[in-house]
Order: sequence, then C-alpha cells, then structure tokens
Amino acid sequence: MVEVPEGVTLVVGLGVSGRAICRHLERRGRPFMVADTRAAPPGLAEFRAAHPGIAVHCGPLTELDMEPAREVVVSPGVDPRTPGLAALAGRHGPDGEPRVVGEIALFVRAAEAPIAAITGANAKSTVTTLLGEMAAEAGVRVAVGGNLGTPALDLLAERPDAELFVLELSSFQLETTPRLGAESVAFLNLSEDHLDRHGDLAGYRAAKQAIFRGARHGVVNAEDPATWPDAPPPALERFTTAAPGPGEWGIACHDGGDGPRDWLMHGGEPLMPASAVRLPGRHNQANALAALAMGHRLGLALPAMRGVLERFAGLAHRGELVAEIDGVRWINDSKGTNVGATLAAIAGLGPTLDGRLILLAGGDGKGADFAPLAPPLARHGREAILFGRDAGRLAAALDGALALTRVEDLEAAMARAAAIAEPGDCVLLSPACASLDQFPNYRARGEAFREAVRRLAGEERP
Ligand code: UMA
Ligand code: ADP
Repeated sequence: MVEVPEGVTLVVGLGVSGRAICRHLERRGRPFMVADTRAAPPGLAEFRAAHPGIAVHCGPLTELDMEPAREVVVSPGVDPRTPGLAALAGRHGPDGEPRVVGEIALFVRAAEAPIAAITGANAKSTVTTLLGEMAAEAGVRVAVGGNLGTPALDLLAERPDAELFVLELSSFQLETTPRLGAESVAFLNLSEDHLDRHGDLAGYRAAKQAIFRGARHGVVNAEDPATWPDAPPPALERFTTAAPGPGEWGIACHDGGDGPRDWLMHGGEPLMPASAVRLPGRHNQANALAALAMGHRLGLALPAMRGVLERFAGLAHRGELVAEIDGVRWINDSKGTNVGATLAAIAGLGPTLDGRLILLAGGDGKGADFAPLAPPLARHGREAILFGRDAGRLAAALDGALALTRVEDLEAAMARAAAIAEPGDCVLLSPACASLDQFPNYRARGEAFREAVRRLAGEERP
C-alpha cells in the first residue's frame, strides 16, 4: 500500500485534464502527487522530467491509501466509482467540500469572472463556440474552453484578464462539480451516450443536471423535457424550433419586407431570417437560438451575435463537407459519437439528397440502443457500411432497414462506399460510436476520413 502523504492533493489521471490540474496546483503552491490506473501512461517520462519532485503512482487505485490526502481531484475520464476511489467519493472534508472533486470544482474556486456553461448530449462544442465568438465580437474579453479546446484551469493562467469564461462541460466534468454557480447555463438536449459510465439515461441526465447548481440563469430545450431543471434557477428561458410562446426563443413565419419566411424570434420580436444562419439544418437553428438566449442574458449586442451566426461555418468533424467527387458528396461527421448526433445528421442531410445516403458507422457504442437509426435510414439510405467493435450490434439493429455490409475498418468502409456510390449520393461518416477501439480520438478518425477522400479525389481526377 502506498500512502498519500498527509495534506497532499492527489491528482488522478495523467491526461490533458490531469496535467492542467497539476499546473494549477503548482501555480498555487499546493503540494500534490499523481496517480494513473495504467501501468505506463503515455508521456510519463516527460512528466517526470518536468516535475522532478512529484511522486507518480501507476497502477490500480486500490494500491493507494488516499485517506490522508487533502483532497482527490479526478480527471473526467476517471469514474468516481472506481475501486479505490469509491470509498472516499461522497464523503466531505472539514471545509464541507467533497473529498473527491474534478477539475471544474477547482476552476470555480479560482475564477474571478462570470461563467457561462453549456452541456447536452450534442451540440455543446457548436454552441460554446458560437457564444464565445459572439462575446468576442461584442468586445468582451472572453476565454473559451473546458471539454473543448483549452482545459478550464489553463484558461485561468492564459487569460488572467478574462471578463467572461465560456465553458463546454461534459457529464463527466459536471458529475464531480459540487456547485458551478454560473451566470448563465444551457442544457441543450439529451439522448443516450456514455451509458457505460452513467448506467442509464436517468444517471446521465442526473450528472448533467448539476449544471444548474447555483446558476442565475438557465436555457433549456422546450422540445426535450429531460433538459428541464429539477431545481430551476431564478431565471429560466426555453428555446424551440416551433413558434415561440411569450419570452421563448423560437422560429416563426415573419415578413421582414421581402415576403413571409421563417425567422428566428424572441417571443414576438423577429431577430434574423433562419436562412441567414450559415450552419445548415434545423438542429443548428436550435443551436443558434440557445446561443442567442445566453448571449442576450450576458448583455451581448444583437448585431454582434447576428454577425457571428451569419458567418460561422461550423467546426471541423461536425457535418463537414470534405469533397464532392463525381457528383458524390463525402461528409465528415466523425464527432457524431452517439445515436442522437447521427440522427440529426441524417435528418439534416436526407431530405437534401438527389440520390441516397451511404452511412459509415461503428466503433464503441458505449452501451447505446441503435434501433432509432433504422427508420430514417430505411427512408434515405442506400447502404450502411459497418466497422469496429460494435458493428455486429449495429447490424442487428439495422437488419431489414437497408442493405448492410460489415468490414474491418474505416479504410475498407470507404473503399466499399466508393465502389457503390452513385451521382447524387452522399457518403456520410457519422459513426454513432466513440472511436477509441480503432483510433486515438474522433479527430484522428475524421482526419483518416479526410485523407482517404483526398486520395480518392486524386485517383478520380489525376
Ligand atoms: N485514466 C485513469 N483511469 C481511468 C480513466 C483514465 O487513470 O479509469 C487516466 C488515463 O490513463 C489518462 C487520463 O486519465 O492518463 C486521461 O484522462 P481523461 O480520460 O479524463 O482524458 P483527458 O485527456 O484528461 O481529457 C479530458 C476529457 N476527456 C474525457 O472526458 C474522456 C477531454 O474531453 C477534455 O477535452 C479534457 O479533459 C480537458 O478538459 C474529450 C472527450 O472525449 C474531448 N470528452 C467526452 C465527450 O466529449 O464525449 C466527455
Ligand atoms: P458536442 O460537443 O456536444 O459533441 P458538437 O457541436 O461537437 O457537440 O456536435 C456533435 C455532433 O452533434 C455533431 O455530429 C453534430 O452534427 C451533431 N449536432 C449538432 N447540433 C445538434 C443538435 N441540436 N441535436 C443533435 N445533434 C446535433
């Protein structure tokens, strides 16, 4: 048994978040040690070289006596129910703080500017980026990060002058945040994801509900009651893709002088034509409304917010058109890592096609039910080409809906897609699964797709 020295903070996980936690503790002069459940985490030698005096424990957490630790700060990927941690999780120290917390708990204690935070099963990165851009456009010194981009604790050091923090927060991060105390929060939508960690949808929802703790303003999805708070903040607003009720953010027919068409609305106030939002699809208009609702609360000027919505073309790996080759569009939606995201991609694309959809899907399904994909694929799909760990479960769920082919990996899936695609078709990588069984992360999967598309383009047009 290795004993954590009395009063020392234990950092669990030597990844992106764990390293940010170490840097933060170092800046604050707080003694700490590190544990990682892997025998040899990548980058360990570099970490030891950069932090010569810091003890690092590699291996099961049950080998550690954490009792004397001042507190334990876990990385998002580490389940507080992990053997070795579970006994301490849920207990509180003399200061009333839980003994086991995450990176965001440390951030909340140290941050001096207001926080705007976004969670949901999907669209977090898109809405976080939109709101961050809107704030910057409106002249606010804003720092953007969290689950996306720069880890939250690094923002404190990189942007000491920040007037506003805009954070994307995952269920993993929220689960270990006792009280966020944000100025404005949004819970965008809920569909199955991370069930391997949270057990069921109720567990996943409960983790995300933590975003409302101490919030002064909340934005939720009128069409998705799972996003509504159990304990509502003092101010609560709703967005909808239907006509808005009083005070709601929605979409309604309005004549702005050039004939009646759909406009984004705040109650009865027209904000901008829906078609002026550059991101495609109804789901992105919902994302725009959520960002507008938060921005409005934060005092951002409407023209600045409108300008961002008119020009923002989307993040890489989210419905990204990589190329059109011989009339076939190749779209990289590698960030479609759950069923809800893939459904949104199919719903957005399907009706726009002259031909049919060829879906490339598979990977680690995280325990999700793939059955909801069958009806829209029956309507729009030519074939689903399945790869990775859960190809078999996907095939079982889609059986009878459309033609299915199982292959080993993404490369083989793309070769098959190139062979069967007809002009007017769209080849969509939206895997409904995490990538981790075959790739380091979703970005690497998206890059592999892009590379292969470039090679195909080269072959077709020498
Ligand atoms: N580790 C253990 N034991 C475990 C699990 C992990 O020791 O049981 C160790 C790993 O060996 C590794 C480290 O912890 O050394 C990795 O930690 P991590 O899995 O928490 O990942 P980080 O590299 O710290 O990145 C995390 C987020 N990752 C996850 O939540 C899985 C990043 O979100 C985030 O950007 C980063 O912190 C900064 O805040 C990525 C993500 O995939 C983008 N998030 C999920 C998602 O969006 O669906 C939630
Ligand atoms: P997150 O950070 O929550 O994963 P992203 O903005 O990165 O969200 O988008 C992830 C996936 O969700 C992408 O595949 C995207 O096409 C899809 N998506 C975007 N907006 C929505 C929405 N409103 N509902 C469902 N899926 C969406």
